[in-house]
Amino acid sequence: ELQYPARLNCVAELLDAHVAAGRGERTAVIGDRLRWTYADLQRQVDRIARVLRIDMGLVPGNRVLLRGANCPMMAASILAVLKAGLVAVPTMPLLRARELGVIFDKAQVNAVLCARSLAGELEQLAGHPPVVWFDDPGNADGLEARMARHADPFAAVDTAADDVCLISFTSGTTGVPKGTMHFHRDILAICDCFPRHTLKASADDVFIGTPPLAFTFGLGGLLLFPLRFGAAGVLLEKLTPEGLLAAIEAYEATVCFTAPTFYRQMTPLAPRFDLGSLQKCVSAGEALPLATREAWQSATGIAMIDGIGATEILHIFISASGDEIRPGATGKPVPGYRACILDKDGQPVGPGTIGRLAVKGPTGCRYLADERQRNYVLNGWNLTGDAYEMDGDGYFHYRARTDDMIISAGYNIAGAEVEDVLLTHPAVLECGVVGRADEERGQIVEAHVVLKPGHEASADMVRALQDYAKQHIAPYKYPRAVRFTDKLPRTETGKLQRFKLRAQ
Ligand code: 3UK
Repeated sequence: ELQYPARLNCVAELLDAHVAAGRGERTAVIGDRLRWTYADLQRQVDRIARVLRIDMGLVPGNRVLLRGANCPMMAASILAVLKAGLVAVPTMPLLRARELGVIFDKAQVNAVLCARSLAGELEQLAGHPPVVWFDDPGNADGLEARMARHADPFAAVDTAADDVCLISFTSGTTGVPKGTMHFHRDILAICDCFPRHTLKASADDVFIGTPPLAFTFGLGGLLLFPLRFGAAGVLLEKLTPEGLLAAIEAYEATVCFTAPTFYRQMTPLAPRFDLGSLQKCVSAGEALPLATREAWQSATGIAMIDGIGATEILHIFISASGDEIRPGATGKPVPGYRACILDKDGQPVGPGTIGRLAVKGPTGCRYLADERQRNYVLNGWNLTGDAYEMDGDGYFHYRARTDDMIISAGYNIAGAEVEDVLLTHPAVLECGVVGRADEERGQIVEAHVVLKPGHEASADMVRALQDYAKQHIAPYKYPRAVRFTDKLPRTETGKLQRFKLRAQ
Protein backbone atom coordinates (compact mmCIF):
# COMPACT_ATOMS: atom_id res chain seq x y z
CA GLU A 1 0.00 0.00 0.00
CA LEU A 2 1.51 3.34 -1.10
CA GLN A 3 1.31 6.17 1.43
CA TYR A 4 1.86 9.84 0.61
CA PRO A 5 1.39 12.89 2.84
CA ALA A 6 -1.95 14.70 2.50
CA ARG A 7 -0.15 17.84 1.29
CA LEU A 8 2.06 16.98 -1.62
CA ASN A 9 3.53 18.69 -4.67
CA CYS A 10 5.07 15.97 -6.83
CA VAL A 11 7.81 18.25 -8.18
CA ALA A 12 9.10 18.92 -4.68
CA GLU A 13 9.80 15.16 -4.50
CA LEU A 14 10.97 14.62 -8.07
CA LEU A 15 13.32 17.58 -8.21
CA ASP A 16 13.81 19.71 -5.09
CA ALA A 17 14.39 16.69 -2.84
CA HIS A 18 17.40 15.60 -4.94
CA VAL A 19 19.00 19.05 -4.85
CA ALA A 20 18.35 19.32 -1.11
CA ALA A 21 19.98 15.91 -0.60
CA GLY A 22 23.17 17.00 -2.34
CA ARG A 23 22.48 15.35 -5.70
CA GLY A 24 22.21 18.68 -7.55
CA GLU A 25 25.26 18.03 -9.73
CA ARG A 26 23.99 14.75 -11.17
CA THR A 27 22.65 14.77 -14.73
CA ALA A 28 18.86 15.02 -14.88
CA VAL A 29 17.98 15.57 -18.54
CA ILE A 30 19.90 15.34 -21.78
CA GLY A 31 18.73 16.94 -25.02
CA ASP A 32 20.01 17.21 -28.58
CA ARG A 33 22.10 20.22 -27.70
CA LEU A 34 22.36 20.38 -23.92
CA ARG A 35 22.60 18.53 -20.65
CA TRP A 36 21.04 19.82 -17.40
CA THR A 37 21.94 18.69 -13.89
CA TYR A 38 19.22 18.48 -11.23
CA ALA A 39 20.29 21.95 -10.03
CA ASP A 40 20.14 23.34 -13.61
CA LEU A 41 16.72 21.81 -14.17
CA GLN A 42 15.47 23.23 -10.87
CA ARG A 43 16.64 26.73 -11.88
CA GLN A 44 14.84 26.49 -15.22
CA VAL A 45 11.67 25.12 -13.64
CA ASP A 46 11.63 27.86 -10.98
CA ARG A 47 11.99 30.59 -13.58
CA ILE A 48 9.20 29.20 -15.74
CA ALA A 49 7.00 28.87 -12.63
CA ARG A 50 7.59 32.57 -11.90
CA VAL A 51 6.70 33.50 -15.48
CA LEU A 52 3.47 31.51 -15.20
CA ARG A 53 2.44 32.96 -11.85
CA ILE A 54 3.83 36.49 -11.95
CA ASP A 55 4.01 37.51 -15.65
CA MET A 56 1.00 35.55 -16.83
CA GLY A 57 -1.01 35.98 -13.63
CA LEU A 58 -2.14 32.36 -13.46
CA VAL A 59 -3.50 31.03 -10.17
CA PRO A 60 -3.48 27.48 -8.75
CA GLY A 61 -5.94 25.26 -10.56
CA ASN A 62 -5.58 27.11 -13.88
CA ARG A 63 -4.91 24.87 -16.85
CA VAL A 64 -1.91 25.29 -19.11
CA LEU A 65 -1.79 23.58 -22.48
CA LEU A 66 1.72 22.54 -23.52
CA ARG A 67 3.08 21.86 -27.00
CA GLY A 68 6.59 20.85 -27.96
CA ALA A 69 8.74 18.02 -29.21
CA ASN A 70 10.62 15.97 -26.60
CA CYS A 71 13.35 18.31 -25.34
CA PRO A 72 14.57 19.68 -21.99
CA MET A 73 12.54 22.92 -22.29
CA MET A 74 9.32 20.96 -22.78
CA ALA A 75 10.21 18.85 -19.72
CA ALA A 76 11.00 21.93 -17.62
CA SER A 77 7.75 23.57 -18.74
CA ILE A 78 5.63 20.59 -17.68
CA LEU A 79 7.37 20.41 -14.29
CA ALA A 80 7.00 24.18 -13.79
CA VAL A 81 3.26 23.98 -14.38
CA LEU A 82 2.96 21.28 -11.70
CA LYS A 83 5.31 23.06 -9.29
CA ALA A 84 3.27 26.27 -9.62
CA GLY A 85 0.08 24.43 -8.60
CA LEU A 86 -1.35 24.64 -12.11
CA VAL A 87 -2.72 21.80 -14.24
CA ALA A 88 -0.68 20.58 -17.24
CA VAL A 89 -2.46 19.66 -20.47
CA PRO A 90 0.30 18.28 -22.71
CA THR A 91 -0.65 17.78 -26.37
CA MET A 92 0.79 15.59 -29.09
CA PRO A 93 3.00 17.54 -31.52
CA LEU A 94 1.13 16.33 -34.63
CA LEU A 95 -2.35 17.44 -33.52
CA ARG A 96 -4.23 19.62 -35.99
CA ALA A 97 -6.06 22.87 -35.25
CA ARG A 98 -9.44 21.14 -35.11
CA GLU A 99 -8.23 18.60 -32.53
CA LEU A 100 -6.55 21.33 -30.47
CA GLY A 101 -9.80 23.27 -30.50
CA VAL A 102 -11.60 20.28 -28.95
CA ILE A 103 -8.95 20.03 -26.24
CA PHE A 104 -9.07 23.79 -25.44
CA ASP A 105 -12.75 23.39 -24.98
CA LYS A 106 -12.90 20.11 -23.07
CA ALA A 107 -9.99 20.95 -20.75
CA GLN A 108 -10.99 24.61 -20.25
CA VAL A 109 -7.48 25.83 -20.96
CA ASN A 110 -6.37 29.20 -19.49
CA ALA A 111 -2.95 29.64 -21.12
CA VAL A 112 -0.50 27.98 -23.51
CA LEU A 113 3.24 27.31 -23.59
CA CYS A 114 4.21 26.30 -27.12
CA ALA A 115 7.43 25.67 -29.05
CA ARG A 116 7.66 28.21 -31.88
CA SER A 117 8.13 25.40 -34.42
CA LEU A 118 4.62 24.16 -33.62
CA ALA A 119 2.97 27.59 -34.03
CA GLY A 120 1.19 26.78 -37.31
CA GLU A 121 -1.82 24.81 -36.12
CA LEU A 122 -2.32 26.99 -33.05
CA GLU A 123 -2.33 30.19 -35.10
CA GLN A 124 -5.18 28.84 -37.22
CA LEU A 125 -7.45 28.85 -34.18
CA ALA A 126 -9.40 32.02 -33.47
CA GLY A 127 -9.78 33.15 -29.88
CA HIS A 128 -7.42 30.72 -28.21
CA PRO A 129 -6.03 31.56 -24.72
CA PRO A 130 -2.81 33.62 -24.41
CA VAL A 131 0.36 31.89 -25.66
CA VAL A 132 3.97 32.26 -24.55
CA TRP A 133 6.37 30.79 -27.13
CA PHE A 134 9.55 28.96 -26.28
CA ASP A 135 12.52 28.08 -28.47
CA ASP A 136 11.92 31.39 -30.20
CA PRO A 137 15.25 33.24 -30.32
CA GLY A 138 14.97 37.03 -30.52
CA ASN A 139 11.39 37.15 -29.18
CA ALA A 140 11.51 39.63 -26.27
CA ASP A 141 8.17 38.23 -25.02
CA GLY A 142 9.26 34.64 -25.49
CA LEU A 143 9.61 32.26 -22.56
CA GLU A 144 13.43 32.32 -22.42
CA ALA A 145 13.53 36.15 -22.45
CA ARG A 146 10.95 36.28 -19.66
CA MET A 147 12.85 33.65 -17.67
CA ALA A 148 15.97 35.83 -17.78
CA ARG A 149 14.01 38.46 -15.81
CA HIS A 150 13.05 35.98 -13.05
CA ALA A 151 16.17 34.59 -11.42
CA ASP A 152 14.86 33.91 -7.90
CA PRO A 153 14.00 30.45 -6.60
CA PHE A 154 10.33 29.43 -6.51
CA ALA A 155 8.93 27.37 -3.65
CA ALA A 156 6.65 24.53 -4.74
CA VAL A 157 3.00 25.47 -4.21
CA ASP A 158 1.51 23.60 -1.26
CA THR A 159 -0.97 21.43 -3.14
CA ALA A 160 -3.05 18.56 -1.82
CA ALA A 161 -1.96 15.05 -2.78
CA ASP A 162 -5.30 14.70 -4.54
CA ASP A 163 -5.31 17.99 -6.40
CA VAL A 164 -5.51 17.43 -10.15
CA CYS A 165 -2.18 18.30 -11.80
CA LEU A 166 -2.42 16.62 -15.20
CA ILE A 167 -5.11 16.28 -17.84
CA SER A 168 -4.01 13.76 -20.41
CA PHE A 169 -5.76 12.98 -23.67
CA THR A 170 -5.51 9.59 -25.34
CA SER A 171 -4.10 9.54 -28.83
CA GLY A 172 -7.24 7.76 -29.90
CA THR A 173 -7.19 4.53 -31.88
CA THR A 174 -10.81 5.40 -32.59
CA GLY A 175 -10.16 9.01 -33.55
CA VAL A 176 -12.00 10.53 -30.58
CA PRO A 177 -9.61 11.74 -27.84
CA LYS A 178 -10.73 11.15 -24.25
CA GLY A 179 -9.47 13.32 -21.43
CA THR A 180 -8.34 11.81 -18.13
CA MET A 181 -7.36 13.57 -14.87
CA HIS A 182 -4.52 12.71 -12.52
CA PHE A 183 -3.43 13.89 -9.06
CA HIS A 184 -0.04 14.84 -7.64
CA ARG A 185 0.10 11.55 -5.79
CA ASP A 186 -0.62 9.60 -8.99
CA ILE A 187 2.59 11.01 -10.48
CA LEU A 188 4.61 9.51 -7.62
CA ALA A 189 2.53 6.34 -7.50
CA ILE A 190 3.38 5.33 -11.08
CA CYS A 191 7.07 5.84 -10.26
CA ASP A 192 6.74 3.65 -7.18
CA CYS A 193 5.09 0.76 -9.07
CA PHE A 194 6.37 -0.32 -12.51
CA PRO A 195 9.88 1.22 -12.55
CA ARG A 196 10.55 0.36 -8.91
CA HIS A 197 9.31 -3.24 -8.92
CA THR A 198 9.44 -4.40 -12.52
CA LEU A 199 12.33 -2.39 -13.96
CA LYS A 200 14.22 -2.14 -10.67
CA ALA A 201 15.39 1.31 -11.71
CA SER A 202 18.35 2.96 -9.99
CA ALA A 203 20.20 6.29 -9.97
CA ASP A 204 22.68 4.89 -12.50
CA ASP A 205 20.04 4.35 -15.17
CA VAL A 206 19.89 6.44 -18.33
CA PHE A 207 16.36 6.36 -19.81
CA ILE A 208 15.83 6.88 -23.53
CA GLY A 209 13.07 6.30 -26.08
CA THR A 210 10.56 7.67 -28.53
CA PRO A 211 7.16 8.26 -26.89
CA PRO A 212 6.22 11.95 -26.73
CA LEU A 213 6.10 13.61 -23.31
CA ALA A 214 2.47 14.36 -24.15
CA PHE A 215 1.80 10.58 -24.04
CA THR A 216 1.90 9.32 -20.47
CA PHE A 217 4.07 6.36 -21.63
CA GLY A 218 6.76 8.93 -22.52
CA LEU A 219 6.06 11.34 -19.66
CA GLY A 220 6.65 8.51 -17.18
CA GLY A 221 9.40 6.65 -18.96
CA LEU A 222 11.52 9.57 -20.10
CA LEU A 223 10.94 12.17 -17.38
CA LEU A 224 9.12 11.16 -14.19
CA PHE A 225 10.81 7.77 -13.70
CA PRO A 226 14.37 9.04 -14.16
CA LEU A 227 13.71 11.93 -11.78
CA ARG A 228 12.12 9.74 -9.11
CA PHE A 229 15.26 7.59 -9.00
CA GLY A 230 17.81 10.39 -9.35
CA ALA A 231 18.69 9.02 -12.80
CA ALA A 232 18.95 10.74 -16.21
CA GLY A 233 16.40 10.99 -19.04
CA VAL A 234 17.38 11.55 -22.67
CA LEU A 235 14.85 13.71 -24.55
CA LEU A 236 15.46 13.80 -28.29
CA GLU A 237 13.40 15.33 -31.08
CA LYS A 238 12.36 13.41 -34.19
CA LEU A 239 13.99 10.05 -33.60
CA THR A 240 14.39 7.58 -36.46
CA PRO A 241 15.21 3.91 -35.77
CA GLU A 242 18.88 4.57 -36.66
CA GLY A 243 18.80 7.75 -34.60
CA LEU A 244 17.58 5.97 -31.49
CA LEU A 245 20.19 3.20 -31.85
CA ALA A 246 22.95 5.79 -32.32
CA ALA A 247 21.68 7.73 -29.29
CA ILE A 248 21.61 4.60 -27.10
CA GLU A 249 25.26 4.10 -28.01
CA ALA A 250 26.25 7.78 -27.63
CA TYR A 251 24.54 8.37 -24.28
CA GLU A 252 25.17 4.85 -22.95
CA ALA A 253 21.47 4.45 -22.26
CA THR A 254 20.41 1.56 -20.02
CA VAL A 255 16.60 1.60 -20.39
CA CYS A 256 14.71 2.03 -23.66
CA PHE A 257 10.98 2.79 -24.00
CA THR A 258 9.24 2.45 -27.33
CA ALA A 259 6.42 0.69 -29.20
CA PRO A 260 6.58 -2.73 -30.92
CA THR A 261 6.65 -1.25 -34.42
CA PHE A 262 9.78 0.76 -33.56
CA TYR A 263 11.53 -2.35 -32.21
CA ARG A 264 10.68 -4.10 -35.50
CA GLN A 265 12.28 -1.25 -37.44
CA MET A 266 15.38 -1.18 -35.23
CA THR A 267 15.95 -4.96 -35.26
CA PRO A 268 17.76 -5.33 -38.63
CA LEU A 269 19.93 -2.26 -37.86
CA ALA A 270 20.84 -3.16 -34.27
CA PRO A 271 23.97 -5.23 -35.07
CA ARG A 272 25.62 -2.11 -36.53
CA PHE A 273 25.66 -0.38 -33.12
CA ASP A 274 27.39 -0.95 -29.82
CA LEU A 275 24.43 -1.43 -27.47
CA GLY A 276 26.56 -2.72 -24.61
CA SER A 277 25.08 -0.27 -22.08
CA LEU A 278 21.49 -1.29 -22.79
CA GLN A 279 19.89 -3.54 -20.18
CA LYS A 280 16.12 -3.12 -20.29
CA CYS A 281 13.85 -2.69 -23.31
CA VAL A 282 10.26 -1.80 -22.53
CA SER A 283 7.55 -2.28 -25.15
CA ALA A 284 4.09 -0.78 -24.72
CA GLY A 285 1.31 0.95 -26.60
CA GLU A 286 0.11 -2.15 -28.38
CA ALA A 287 0.49 -5.90 -28.16
CA LEU A 288 4.01 -7.26 -28.52
CA PRO A 289 4.00 -10.10 -31.07
CA LEU A 290 6.13 -13.13 -30.26
CA ALA A 291 8.05 -12.72 -33.54
CA THR A 292 9.01 -9.15 -32.63
CA ARG A 293 10.22 -10.21 -29.19
CA GLU A 294 12.27 -13.11 -30.55
CA ALA A 295 13.87 -11.13 -33.38
CA TRP A 296 14.91 -8.33 -31.01
CA GLN A 297 16.28 -10.78 -28.50
CA SER A 298 18.33 -12.62 -31.08
CA ALA A 299 19.68 -9.33 -32.51
CA THR A 300 20.62 -7.82 -29.13
CA GLY A 301 20.52 -10.56 -26.52
CA ILE A 302 18.01 -8.54 -24.51
CA ALA A 303 14.71 -10.02 -23.30
CA MET A 304 11.98 -7.43 -23.88
CA ILE A 305 9.75 -6.22 -21.06
CA ASP A 306 6.20 -6.02 -22.39
CA GLY A 307 3.78 -3.90 -20.38
CA ILE A 308 0.22 -2.77 -20.85
CA GLY A 309 -0.55 0.75 -19.74
CA ALA A 310 -3.34 3.19 -20.40
CA THR A 311 -3.74 6.94 -20.23
CA GLU A 312 -6.56 6.63 -17.68
CA ILE A 313 -4.35 4.50 -15.39
CA LEU A 314 -1.39 6.77 -16.25
CA HIS A 315 1.20 4.06 -16.82
CA ILE A 316 1.97 0.32 -17.01
CA PHE A 317 -0.08 -1.96 -14.75
CA ILE A 318 0.56 -5.48 -16.11
CA SER A 319 4.09 -6.54 -16.99
CA ALA A 320 6.96 -8.93 -16.23
CA SER A 321 10.74 -8.74 -16.21
CA GLY A 322 13.71 -11.07 -15.79
CA ASP A 323 12.86 -14.70 -15.03
CA GLU A 324 9.17 -13.81 -14.77
CA ILE A 325 8.91 -13.03 -18.48
CA ARG A 326 6.63 -15.47 -20.28
CA PRO A 327 6.82 -14.91 -24.04
CA GLY A 328 3.31 -14.58 -25.44
CA ALA A 329 1.89 -13.13 -22.22
CA THR A 330 1.94 -9.47 -21.16
CA GLY A 331 2.73 -10.55 -17.59
CA LYS A 332 1.10 -10.24 -14.16
CA PRO A 333 -0.30 -7.21 -12.35
CA VAL A 334 2.50 -4.83 -11.36
CA PRO A 335 2.81 -4.71 -7.53
CA GLY A 336 0.26 -2.14 -6.37
CA TYR A 337 -2.33 -3.12 -9.01
CA ARG A 338 -4.97 -5.84 -9.23
CA ALA A 339 -6.41 -7.15 -12.47
CA CYS A 340 -9.15 -9.58 -13.39
CA ILE A 341 -11.16 -10.75 -16.39
CA LEU A 342 -14.90 -10.11 -16.48
CA ASP A 343 -17.64 -11.63 -18.59
CA LYS A 344 -20.26 -9.49 -20.28
CA ASP A 345 -22.34 -9.36 -17.08
CA GLY A 346 -19.37 -8.07 -15.10
CA GLN A 347 -18.71 -11.38 -13.32
CA PRO A 348 -15.10 -12.57 -12.94
CA VAL A 349 -14.10 -15.53 -15.10
CA GLY A 350 -11.34 -18.05 -14.40
CA PRO A 351 -8.33 -19.16 -16.43
CA GLY A 352 -8.86 -20.04 -20.08
CA THR A 353 -11.83 -17.78 -20.79
CA ILE A 354 -11.55 -14.60 -22.84
CA GLY A 355 -13.21 -11.59 -21.25
CA ARG A 356 -12.93 -7.91 -20.53
CA LEU A 357 -9.81 -6.77 -18.69
CA ALA A 358 -10.50 -4.82 -15.48
CA VAL A 359 -7.84 -3.14 -13.38
CA LYS A 360 -7.74 -1.40 -9.99
CA GLY A 361 -4.85 0.33 -8.30
CA PRO A 362 -3.41 3.50 -6.82
CA THR A 363 -3.91 5.51 -10.03
CA GLY A 364 -6.86 6.15 -12.31
CA CYS A 365 -9.45 6.47 -13.27
CA ARG A 366 -11.10 9.85 -13.66
CA TYR A 367 -12.46 10.83 -17.04
CA LEU A 368 -13.32 14.39 -17.94
CA ALA A 369 -16.63 13.20 -19.35
CA ASP A 370 -19.23 11.69 -17.03
CA GLU A 371 -20.56 9.16 -19.52
CA ARG A 372 -17.08 7.66 -19.81
CA GLN A 373 -16.93 7.37 -16.04
CA ARG A 374 -20.26 5.50 -16.07
CA ASN A 375 -19.31 3.14 -18.88
CA TYR A 376 -15.70 2.34 -18.07
CA VAL A 377 -15.49 2.40 -14.28
CA LEU A 378 -17.33 -0.27 -12.28
CA ASN A 379 -16.95 -0.17 -8.47
CA GLY A 380 -13.51 1.36 -8.80
CA TRP A 381 -12.47 -1.18 -11.44
CA ASN A 382 -11.46 0.33 -14.75
CA LEU A 383 -12.44 -1.42 -17.96
CA THR A 384 -9.66 -0.73 -20.44
CA GLY A 385 -11.54 -1.97 -23.50
CA ASP A 386 -9.22 -4.94 -23.99
CA ALA A 387 -10.09 -8.60 -24.40
CA TYR A 388 -7.69 -10.65 -22.27
CA GLU A 389 -7.35 -14.21 -21.03
CA MET A 390 -5.61 -15.47 -17.89
CA ASP A 391 -3.67 -18.73 -17.85
CA GLY A 392 -3.48 -21.23 -14.98
CA ASP A 393 -0.39 -19.49 -13.56
CA GLY A 394 -2.02 -16.08 -13.37
CA TYR A 395 -0.35 -14.61 -16.46
CA PHE A 396 -2.46 -12.23 -18.56
CA HIS A 397 -2.56 -12.83 -22.32
CA TYR A 398 -3.70 -10.07 -24.69
CA ARG A 399 -6.28 -11.11 -27.29
CA ALA A 400 -7.75 -7.97 -28.89
CA ARG A 401 -9.39 -4.65 -28.28
CA THR A 402 -12.93 -5.62 -27.26
CA ASP A 403 -14.36 -3.77 -30.25
CA ASP A 404 -11.80 -5.32 -32.61
CA MET A 405 -12.84 -8.95 -32.18
CA ILE A 406 -13.72 -10.33 -35.59
CA ILE A 407 -16.82 -12.50 -35.81
CA SER A 408 -16.75 -14.65 -38.94
CA ALA A 409 -19.30 -17.37 -39.63
CA GLY A 410 -19.96 -17.57 -35.89
CA TYR A 411 -16.32 -17.85 -34.90
CA ASN A 412 -14.69 -15.26 -32.61
CA ILE A 413 -11.31 -14.36 -34.05
CA ALA A 414 -8.75 -12.04 -32.48
CA GLY A 415 -7.02 -10.07 -35.23
CA ALA A 416 -3.84 -9.86 -33.17
CA GLU A 417 -3.47 -13.65 -33.24
CA VAL A 418 -3.53 -13.66 -37.04
CA GLU A 419 -1.08 -10.73 -37.06
CA ASP A 420 1.27 -12.62 -34.75
CA VAL A 421 1.40 -15.56 -37.12
CA LEU A 422 1.83 -13.50 -40.27
CA LEU A 423 4.69 -11.60 -38.61
CA THR A 424 6.61 -14.86 -38.26
CA HIS A 425 6.56 -15.25 -42.07
CA PRO A 426 9.96 -14.22 -43.49
CA ALA A 427 8.44 -11.84 -46.07
CA VAL A 428 6.28 -9.84 -43.66
CA LEU A 429 7.51 -6.61 -42.05
CA GLU A 430 4.24 -5.22 -40.63
CA CYS A 431 0.61 -6.28 -40.74
CA GLY A 432 -2.79 -5.29 -39.50
CA VAL A 433 -5.76 -7.65 -39.46
CA VAL A 434 -9.37 -6.44 -39.35
CA GLY A 435 -12.87 -7.74 -39.99
CA ARG A 436 -14.38 -6.82 -43.36
CA ALA A 437 -18.17 -6.94 -43.76
CA ASP A 438 -19.22 -9.97 -45.78
CA GLU A 439 -22.71 -11.04 -46.80
CA GLU A 440 -22.20 -14.71 -46.31
CA ARG A 441 -20.06 -14.80 -43.15
CA GLY A 442 -20.93 -11.53 -41.43
CA GLN A 443 -17.25 -10.61 -41.44
CA ILE A 444 -14.16 -12.03 -43.07
CA VAL A 445 -10.59 -11.79 -41.84
CA GLU A 446 -8.70 -9.21 -43.90
CA ALA A 447 -4.93 -8.76 -43.61
CA HIS A 448 -3.15 -5.55 -44.61
CA VAL A 449 0.49 -6.46 -45.16
CA VAL A 450 3.72 -4.50 -45.59
CA LEU A 451 6.37 -6.74 -47.17
CA LYS A 452 10.05 -6.64 -46.26
CA PRO A 453 12.40 -5.19 -48.91
CA GLY A 454 13.11 -7.76 -51.65
CA HIS A 455 9.64 -9.37 -51.60
CA GLU A 456 7.02 -8.78 -54.29
CA ALA A 457 3.28 -8.35 -53.83
CA SER A 458 1.61 -10.96 -56.04
CA ALA A 459 -1.19 -13.50 -56.18
CA ASP A 460 1.40 -16.13 -55.28
CA MET A 461 2.36 -14.17 -52.19
CA VAL A 462 -1.31 -13.96 -51.16
CA ARG A 463 -1.62 -17.72 -51.47
CA ALA A 464 1.66 -18.29 -49.65
CA LEU A 465 0.55 -16.14 -46.70
CA GLN A 466 -2.87 -17.81 -46.57
CA ASP A 467 -1.34 -21.29 -46.62
CA TYR A 468 1.15 -20.26 -43.98
CA ALA A 469 -1.63 -18.96 -41.71
CA LYS A 470 -3.64 -22.18 -42.13
CA GLN A 471 -0.62 -24.22 -41.08
CA HIS A 472 -0.01 -22.24 -37.91
CA ILE A 473 -3.47 -21.40 -36.55
CA ALA A 474 -6.93 -22.96 -36.84
CA PRO A 475 -7.69 -22.75 -40.57
CA TYR A 476 -10.96 -20.82 -40.08
CA LYS A 477 -8.86 -17.86 -38.88
CA TYR A 478 -6.85 -17.48 -42.11
CA PRO A 479 -7.11 -14.16 -43.94
CA ARG A 480 -9.59 -14.62 -46.77
CA ALA A 481 -8.55 -11.21 -48.06
CA VAL A 482 -4.94 -9.99 -48.23
CA ARG A 483 -4.07 -6.45 -49.29
CA PHE A 484 -0.53 -5.17 -49.74
CA THR A 485 0.43 -1.66 -48.74
CA ASP A 486 3.59 0.44 -48.18
CA LYS A 487 2.65 1.71 -44.76
CA LEU A 488 0.04 1.04 -42.09
CA PRO A 489 -1.90 3.93 -40.55
CA ARG A 490 -0.58 4.53 -37.03
CA THR A 491 -1.07 7.11 -34.29
CA GLU A 492 1.81 9.26 -33.11
CA THR A 493 2.17 6.73 -30.30
CA GLY A 494 2.76 3.79 -32.63
CA LYS A 495 -0.70 2.25 -32.42
CA LEU A 496 -2.31 0.71 -35.46
CA GLN A 497 -5.47 2.61 -36.46
CA ARG A 498 -7.72 -0.31 -37.31
CA PHE A 499 -10.68 1.98 -37.95
CA LYS A 500 -8.73 3.44 -40.88
CA LEU A 501 -7.95 -0.01 -42.28
CA ARG A 502 -11.63 -0.92 -42.05
CA ALA A 503 -12.58 2.26 -43.89
CA GLN A 504 -10.20 1.58 -46.80
C1 3UK B 1 -3.24 -0.91 -25.69
C2 3UK B 1 -1.53 -2.66 -25.16
C3 3UK B 1 -1.43 -4.94 -25.54
C4 3UK B 1 -4.43 -1.48 -24.92
C5 3UK B 1 0.12 3.50 -22.51
C6 3UK B 1 2.04 2.44 -21.48
O1 3UK B 1 -0.85 2.78 -24.56
C7 3UK B 1 -0.96 3.48 -23.55
O2 3UK B 1 -2.07 4.25 -23.31
P1 3UK B 1 -3.29 4.56 -24.30
O3 3UK B 1 -4.34 5.21 -23.50
O4 3UK B 1 -3.80 3.14 -24.83
C8 3UK B 1 -4.19 2.11 -23.94
C9 3UK B 1 -4.48 0.85 -24.74
O5 3UK B 1 -3.35 0.51 -25.57
N1 3UK B 1 -1.97 -1.38 -25.12
C10 3UK B 1 -1.03 -0.63 -24.50
N2 3UK B 1 0.01 -1.40 -24.13
C11 3UK B 1 -0.27 -2.68 -24.54
N3 3UK B 1 -2.10 -3.78 -25.65
N4 3UK B 1 -0.20 -5.03 -24.97
C12 3UK B 1 0.42 -3.94 -24.46
N5 3UK B 1 1.64 -4.04 -23.91
O6 3UK B 1 -5.48 -1.60 -25.84
C13 3UK B 1 -4.72 -0.38 -23.91
O7 3UK B 1 -6.05 -0.43 -23.41
O8 3UK B 1 -2.79 5.29 -25.50
C14 3UK B 1 1.04 2.47 -22.45
C15 3UK B 1 2.13 3.45 -20.57
C16 3UK B 1 1.25 4.50 -20.61
C17 3UK B 1 0.23 4.52 -21.58
N6 3UK B 1 -0.63 5.57 -21.58
